[in-house]
Amino acid sequence: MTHEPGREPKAHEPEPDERLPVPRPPVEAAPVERFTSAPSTRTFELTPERAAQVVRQSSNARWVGFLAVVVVILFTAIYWFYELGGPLGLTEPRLDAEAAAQQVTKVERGYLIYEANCARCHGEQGEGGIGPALSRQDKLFAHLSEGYLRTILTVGGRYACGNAKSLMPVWADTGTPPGPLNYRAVDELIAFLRATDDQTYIVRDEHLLDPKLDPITGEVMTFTGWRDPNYKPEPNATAYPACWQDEFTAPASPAPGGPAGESAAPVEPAATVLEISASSSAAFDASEFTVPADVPFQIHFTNNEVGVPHNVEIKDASGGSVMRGEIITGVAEATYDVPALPAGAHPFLCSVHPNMTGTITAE
Ligand code: HEC
Ligand SMILES: [Cu+2]
Repeated sequence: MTHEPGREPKAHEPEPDERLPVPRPPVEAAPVERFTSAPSTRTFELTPERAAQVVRQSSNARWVGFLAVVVVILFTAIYWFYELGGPLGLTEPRLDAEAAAQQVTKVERGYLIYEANCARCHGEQGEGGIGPALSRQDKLFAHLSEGYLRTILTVGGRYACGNAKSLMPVWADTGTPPGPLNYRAVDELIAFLRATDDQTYIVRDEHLLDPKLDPITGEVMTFTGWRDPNYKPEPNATAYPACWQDEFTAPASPAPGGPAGESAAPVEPAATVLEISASSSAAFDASEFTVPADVPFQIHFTNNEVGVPHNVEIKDASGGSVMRGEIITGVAEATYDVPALPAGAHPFLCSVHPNMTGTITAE
């Protein structure tokens, strides 16, 4: 150890190596605040208030969840019943209602198509005229099925009896030659032809928006279908023939005797035979006849017009048919059996040409 000259070491002065390291005073200050946010936000102890809040919050959350589930379940159930109908038939299923509304629209369109295209030959009410009747229950029951209607509208009138010269044209645009009605129109037409008579439909304008008003009464015009859904043929009735011309040729009726029906009168005591003839489509050759009342008689009908169908049909007061003779295409003749007529005037006409009329007076 060297000593600097002129400097005496002090007796109690520690040696330099004894002075170092200087012991630090113990740090006792509070920890330095390093956060600027309020202490409550970074305190993690569960104070009683906080514990209570947590409980409240989780109970609220359970309620919200529960209500959400209830809402979903209720919505599902209500929507289900809305679409498919309420329990115990409380409400009508919307899907059914929708389908029914569509069916109504179809029928209402079909009506317009019928009135525009078919009524002039088949009658406003399908009662028949130039073409056969379409609204008869026995025909609608089976003969005028949807399939038959579709086919005859596609093939044309020859489908009915195989008559190549049938007056009834092809209607469907899928036929040959194509007709004027597209698939939808044919569908609507069939819906109308087979519509039931237990429902009332509204006659609308061609866009099916506004109901048509009766020009005289100002009331909404309506119509009903033709088919009686409850109709059942008589148990022993013969089915409607495939060809409508066979309609009134009762197979079991006694054949009229001889071509003229005059000679020998085989069955009944000399029945009255009325001679009726037609030589043009304008009128019968004679139109006024008289027969005894309440006695069956016969009509001997001669069709002198080449290639044109005619017949004789006797109507009753309500427009129904008393006797409808087979339609024959000239030149030809036929004998029709007529039931007894009550005293009075009985109009008759040609089913094919409703303008050909006459009167048979029974007295
Ligand atoms: C020009 C007159 C005429 C018009 C228009 C007409 N038809 Fe006809 N229709 C006939 C004639 C005639 C027959 C008979 C067919 C035959 O045997 O030649 C017939 C037959 C039918 C038949 C078969 C009837 C049966 O008893 O088998 C149906 C169904 C029919 N027509 C529906 C219609 C429809 C629907 C329309 C309208 C789109 C229509 N017709 C328009 C004349 C017409
Ligand atoms: Cu005629």
